[in-house]
Formats: sequence, C-alpha cells, structure tokens
Amino acid sequence: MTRPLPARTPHSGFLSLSVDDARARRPTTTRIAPWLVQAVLAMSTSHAWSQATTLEPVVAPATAQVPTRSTDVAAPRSSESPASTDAATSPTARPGANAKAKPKATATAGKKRKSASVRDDTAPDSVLYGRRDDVLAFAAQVASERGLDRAWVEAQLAGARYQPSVAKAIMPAPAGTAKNWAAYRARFLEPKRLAAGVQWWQAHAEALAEAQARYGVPPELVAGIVGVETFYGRMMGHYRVLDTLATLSFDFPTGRSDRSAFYRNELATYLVWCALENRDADSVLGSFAGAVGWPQFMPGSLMKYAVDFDHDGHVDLSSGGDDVIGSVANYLALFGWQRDVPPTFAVTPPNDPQARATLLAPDIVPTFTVADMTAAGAALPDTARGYAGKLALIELQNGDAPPSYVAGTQNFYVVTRYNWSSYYAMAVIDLGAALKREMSFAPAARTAVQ
Ligand SMILES: [Ca+2]
Repeated sequence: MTRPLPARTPHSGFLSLSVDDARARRPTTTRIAPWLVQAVLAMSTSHAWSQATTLEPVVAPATAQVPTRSTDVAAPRSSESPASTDAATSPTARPGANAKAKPKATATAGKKRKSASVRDDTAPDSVLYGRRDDVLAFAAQVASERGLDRAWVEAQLAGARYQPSVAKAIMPAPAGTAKNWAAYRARFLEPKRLAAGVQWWQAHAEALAEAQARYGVPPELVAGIVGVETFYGRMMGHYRVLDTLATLSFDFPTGRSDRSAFYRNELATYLVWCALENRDADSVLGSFAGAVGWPQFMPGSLMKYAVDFDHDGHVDLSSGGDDVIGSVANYLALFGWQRDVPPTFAVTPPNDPQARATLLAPDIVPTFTVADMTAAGAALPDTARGYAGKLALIELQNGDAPPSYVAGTQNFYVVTRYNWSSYYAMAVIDLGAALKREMSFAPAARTAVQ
C-alpha cells in the first residue's frame, strides 16, 4: 500500500487510536512511562474512532504529493510486486514475495558489522544486534523520545538478527526487467484466489457493507486489496518483524536510496506498539519489509490507520476479521477516496504520439478533465461524460505486445497511495471487479470458481 509519504511518516500514530484502543493497550507492566499512557488517553479522547470519518485527510491533496512516477518504480515480475520497489514508503509488502520468505538465520552473537552486503541468511556470521554501539544509542534515543523503558528496549533489540535475505529483497528490480501487465494480472485473477475472495466476502458481507456506508469504500475494493496483498491471509510473511526492521534500520544495503531513517522510525513505532500490546518484539511475523497482517500494514500505519471495527477493544489485523475491513477502508478514506466514483474509465488513447505523450506525462496524477482528454484525441465512453473530476491516462505495458490503457480517476490515485504502482492498483481494481461479478451470481453458480 502507499504508504504514508516519507516526509509524513514520523509520527507516534496515537491520534487515530480510539479511547477503547488506548485503554485496551494500556500496559500491565511498567514498560511505558505513566505520562505517555495519560497522553495517549488524552489525545484519543479528542480523536475517537467514531470521529475518524470527519477528520481531515492526513495527507495533502493528490496533486501535492506526487512522489514518483509509478511506471518507473513498477516492474511487476513473478517474485516481486511493484510495492517492493519502494517499500520504504508503503505499509505493504509485495504480494507473493513474502510467502516465499522463510528466514533460516543461524545467528552468532557478539560480532559487529557496520555495513551490509547481501548474503545468505544461513551465513555463519549473521549477527545479533544487541551489542552494537549504534543499536544501543538507538535504544537510548527511542526510550527517551517514546517514553519506553530503556532496559526493556535494549532487551528487545538484543534479540534482533541481521537478515541477509531482507537486505536482498529490498533491492529494486534489475534494470531492464520487462513489465507485463497481462502476466501480472493473471497472477491475481486466478480461480483459487477468486474462490477465497468470494468466501471471505460472504463471511464478512455485513462488515463490508458497514464500511462502505461509513467510509464510502465499496466491498470490492477492500476485498481486492486484501486479495492482492496476502491472498486472504495465506501469505502474510514469515520474517520476524523485529529482524526485518533492525536489518533495514541498521544495515540498509548499499546500491539503492537509503531508507534507513524511515525504518528506524518504523522500528521505534513497532516497539511502542509491542509495549502497548504487552508482547515481545520477536513474536510478530511479517513481510520482508516489516508489514503485518492481512492488509500488510507497516507499524506506522498500524498505529495511525488501523481501527477496532468490531468494537472488541483490540485491533486485530492478523485473523481476517472485521478490523481488517474497517482499517483498509479507513486508510483509503483518509487518503481521499470519493464515494460512488469509479476508479477507472475505459479509454482509447490518442493516435498522435505527441498528444499521447502529453497525456502520459503526469503519470498517475489526475490532471486532465474529460474535455481535455477528448480534445487531445482520447476517446472516453459515455459513462465518463458526467465525471467532473480530473483523469490520468494510465499506460500498462505488456512486454512486446501493445500496452493497455485506462483513464484513472481520483480513486485510482487513492489506490496507489496503498502501493505506489499503477500495476498494483489495476490488479486490485480488476480482482475486485471479478469478485463483484462472482458475488452477483447465484450461490450454486459460484461454486464454478472453486
Ligand atoms: Ca477488534
């Protein structure tokens, strides 16, 4: 998912916690300073979960947050989704990749490493982080800034292990990797995933409808995101989140832009979350980037956007229940989802190369009105004529075959805030549309997808 933009990521995330959440998370030990608990409760009182839909979006309008060209970062391939190409800014991991991650670290304590190169997780010199000066300094800083007990933080970090496969997975796709929308799409729109999606939708139809009423986000979008992210909980990742975040915080690999500051903030937030949940930091599994649960939220997003949608006093994103639905819908709503607006319209791009290039220049950012598009030579269906917002011409490459095109609305852009990739967004949208079709069939007919 897109993620909170890097510039906005530093936060403690408490503002979105409900009073119930905060109370439920109040530690039973002395790991957290009393003033922090009071601060959480005080802040939560004025930002209760029930008010979430009335809060201003936590991000600037779409046009002000153009991060990167999605088509530059999106390089879908069988082992890596676009999400991973800039995981530092997303609460998600690439779909599929996490399921393959099976760390087999054999750690040896006591060695110090100051730089990381990619190596196998089974390398004998994999290290624990507990004795490194920079890690101890980080522990002291986090304890001071986040109101955590320093000895507890040090003890948690002492168990973190460098994971070479994490450092390898975070690297961008090799240059020249062919983008192939048709192949990427086929990975997600396949019978087993559709069957799992229908089953989950049926089991949670009431909560999905409630989320649509509250946030304006339709069931197919929520079901599409969860399906692409984790195959409905089947691929949530096998890395210890503590190891992942420590590796990317303290030994971010060279060879790509350094996102270690982002991961240090995520690690600090994760430690706060563990303290509030009264659980050990090495007890949670997630993706190679540290994303957890069915919707693959990074810790910062977990604290900021997750909601207790079933009102049981806890936020649970790991068992596929209603909290997953409320949290995904809340995330999209806060990033500007517009009720009753389709994410895409069909479009035929201009034949003129110059006109086409002009429409493609802003990439995923909605920039052109229907009239602008039409004047440039693009053909839009009648259903788009009443759309008063801006559109983006989205090009999806198909290897050596001709590209596919859609006209993306503001809501298409919002889906890319979950994961900065037009390929990802389109896979979510198409999977959701396919699920919606399946749900419209009679129950007996639905068995056809199984
Ligand atoms: Ca709950």
